[in-house]
Amino acid sequence: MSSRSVVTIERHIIEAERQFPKATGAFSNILYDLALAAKMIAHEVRRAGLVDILGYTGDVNVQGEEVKKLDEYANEVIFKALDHTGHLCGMASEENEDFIPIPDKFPTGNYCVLFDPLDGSSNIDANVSVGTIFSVHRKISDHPRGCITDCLQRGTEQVAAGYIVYGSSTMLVYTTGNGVHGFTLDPSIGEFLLSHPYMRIPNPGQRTYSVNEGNYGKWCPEQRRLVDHLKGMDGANAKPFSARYIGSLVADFHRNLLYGGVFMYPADAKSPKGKLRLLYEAAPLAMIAEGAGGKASTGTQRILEVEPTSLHQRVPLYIGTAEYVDMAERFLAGAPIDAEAEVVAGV
Ligand code: AHM
Ligand code: MG
Repeated sequence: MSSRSVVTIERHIIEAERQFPKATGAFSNILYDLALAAKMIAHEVRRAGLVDILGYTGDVNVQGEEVKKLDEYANEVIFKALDHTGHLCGMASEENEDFIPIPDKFPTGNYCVLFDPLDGSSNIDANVSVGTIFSVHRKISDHPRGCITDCLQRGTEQVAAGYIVYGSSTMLVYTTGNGVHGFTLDPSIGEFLLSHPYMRIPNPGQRTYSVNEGNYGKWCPEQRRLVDHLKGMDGANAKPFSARYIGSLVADFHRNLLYGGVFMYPADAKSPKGKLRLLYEAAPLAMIAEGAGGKASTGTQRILEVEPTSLHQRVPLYIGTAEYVDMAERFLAGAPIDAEAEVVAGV
């Protein structure tokens, strides 16, 4: 018999729960339910090119973007996987404008889940990787069945966060604060198997930056100076970075988590608060990044400490290898290039 033991996500969650004798199992069940939803979405993403599910529905979501059918499917699958279990007091989704209450016919519980059901969905037609991002918070409001207050919590209060990347394989990566763990879906048995325990972002890792450089003309001078420096155009960086930009946040983040690098979606003249959403994208990925030894910043503030004031709030995002995020912050603060050159030369 092989001495290697296969760890399914269920087993991993159960073993983690055993470390908390008072755990009710509710939290573990939420993670199972999210993993089940992920399998269903993965199945549908795989079939996307085969069935008549592609194309615009013609609807416009709350962000003013066209919604594709697969977004709606993913949104519904996650809602239905979680609505009836009695573990949640509500949800919030990038696809829904308001707080999503639990239907009256079902009991409620002590957690709320926030999610971006299918991030990067504009890429689906081109067979590019897309992802789901989730975040779990404890109920804090006095409202018996939960309310928006339960969703508007700082990232530091997350009890779990994770994402699923639907790529050449499907991977689920999550943390509850005790390491970041990655599971690869084995489609032949329909199970997520532990493939990447205790993930760490290599530091310094690959010298890679990910940003939509088409926005260069809309950036502030400090952001332009940062990217010029990464490219070695200022004469102060002897080892220029490579650019890698998929345009699908989960996929860009996942690559940088594995190999190192920095992903940036800065504020610009068109989007003065950035494009990405604090609660559905930035905060959950920040918990993963920090759990793996990396960092996440708005450029001036730790993402996990940003106080949310609305469900669809946007933030600038700099995330990945700690050293590169620090460098971005220094450039944005207008640090002199000479000092930077020394730091970068040491990388
Ligand atoms: P979405 O949530 O509507 O899919 O938008 C978010 C996506 C991210 O996946 C990606 O990082 C970013 O938008 C790309 O934006 P841009 O096309 O401006 O580079
Ligand atoms: Mg998104």
